[in-house]
Amino acid sequence: MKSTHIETNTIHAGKVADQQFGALSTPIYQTSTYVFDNTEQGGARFNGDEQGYIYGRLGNPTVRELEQRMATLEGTEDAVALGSGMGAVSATIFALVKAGDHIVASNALYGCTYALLEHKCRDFGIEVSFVDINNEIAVRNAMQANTKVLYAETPINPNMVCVDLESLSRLGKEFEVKTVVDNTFMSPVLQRPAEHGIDLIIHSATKYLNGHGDVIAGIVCGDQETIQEIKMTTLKDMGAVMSPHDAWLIIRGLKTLHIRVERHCENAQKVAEFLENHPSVKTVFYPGLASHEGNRLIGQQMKAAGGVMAFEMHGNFENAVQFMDKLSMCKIAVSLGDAETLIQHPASMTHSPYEPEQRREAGISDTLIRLSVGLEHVDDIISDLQQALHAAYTECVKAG
Ligand code: LCS
Repeated sequence: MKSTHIETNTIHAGKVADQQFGALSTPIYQTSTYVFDNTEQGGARFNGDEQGYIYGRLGNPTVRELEQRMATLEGTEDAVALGSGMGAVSATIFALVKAGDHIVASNALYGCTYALLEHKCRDFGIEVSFVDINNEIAVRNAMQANTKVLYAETPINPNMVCVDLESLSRLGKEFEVKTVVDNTFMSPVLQRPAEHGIDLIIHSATKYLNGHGDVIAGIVCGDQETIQEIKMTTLKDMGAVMSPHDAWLIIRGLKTLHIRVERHCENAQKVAEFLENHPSVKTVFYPGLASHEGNRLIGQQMKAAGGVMAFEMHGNFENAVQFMDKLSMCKIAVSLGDAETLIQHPASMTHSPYEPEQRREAGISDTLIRLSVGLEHVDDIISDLQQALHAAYTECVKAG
C-alpha cells in the first residue's frame, strides 16, 4: 500500500507479504545462488524467457524489497541497492558516462565523490567541470555539447550550502542532461528530489536510512531504464552488491526513520541556536537558522533542516583540535545520521582528498567542524559542547 503520509510509508510501502509463513518481518534470504528445477529453466532465466532469481550479484528477494521500499519513499519508478554510498555514486556515474563525455559537478561535495570525479573519472577520459552549483551563469557556461550529467548534493557535505532543486532540474532539462542529487543528509522524510524534477537520487544508506551505525550501504532511485542500466552494467559487472543481511537492517531502520529524523531535527535546531550564541563560535552553518541562506528552501523543497550542521570556531587549527579532544559524550568519528552524536574535522578527515586551495573554494576552513546531532537528550549534547568549548577557550587564553 502507499499512503499520502511518509510515516505510514516508511513502515508499509513496498512491503512484500511473506507467502509461505506470513512472517511480519521480511525474511533474510541469505543465499549466494538459486537452484533451478532443470537445465531448461536455468537457460530460460538467463535468456529472460522466465522471471526469477539466478545468482546473488544479480538479485536477492530481501534486497529487492528494500529497493521497492526506497522507490516508493523517493517517488521514483525503481531503485537499486548497492554495497556502499560510494558504490552507488560510482555505479551511477559509470552507467551514465563514457570516455569523451563531460560532467558538470558542484565544486563542493563529499570528499570521496569529489575524488572519484576529480581523479578516477579523468583517468578514464571523462571530463569534469566543478562549478558553484547555485550560480546559474556558471552552470550554463560550463555546459558543453558532450555534457551528460549535472551532479550535486544538498545540503552539501560539510559546508551545508543548500542547492535549489527546481533550478537544477530546469537546467538539466534545458540542456538535456541527467540531474543526479545525493539526498543522504535529508532522507526522503525531509526532501524528495524527484518531486522537483531531479532524475536520479543517491543515498549513502549507511547514514539516516539505516540509522544505527552498523551498515555500509548505498541506494540509487530513478527511472526504470537507468536503474536497469545500473543493475545490468555497473552493478552486475563492477560488483558493489549489498548483502541481504544489510538490506534487512536497513528495512528495519526505515520503520523508525520518520521519528528518528524528527528528533534529530529538534535536537539540531536547539544545538545550532546554542552554538550561534556562543562567543567561541564564529559562524554556524545550519539551514534551520534564519541567518543561513538555505533557510528559504525550508517549506519549499525541505521539510526541515536535518540533523547535521557545521560551525567555524574562532582561532586556528589547534584550537579546533583542542575543542574536539575535550569532548566526552560526543564521539569523534566520521559518518553521520546515527543515534550517537558524532563530530569530525573535515579538513583533516573527510575532505582531506581536496587540495588546500580547492578546500577553501568549497568553504572548508581549518577550524570548520561538522556535527551530526544524535538522539541523546539535547541538554546532555549542549552541556558536553559547552564544557569542551570552555576548556578549549581557557587553554587558548593560557597560551596567549
Ligand atoms: N554521499 C554523501 C553525502 C556522504 O556523506 C557519503 C559518506 C557518501 C556519499 C558515501 O557513502 P558510504 O560509501 O560511506 O556509504 N560520508 C561520510 C562522511 O561524511 N563521513 O564518513 C563517511
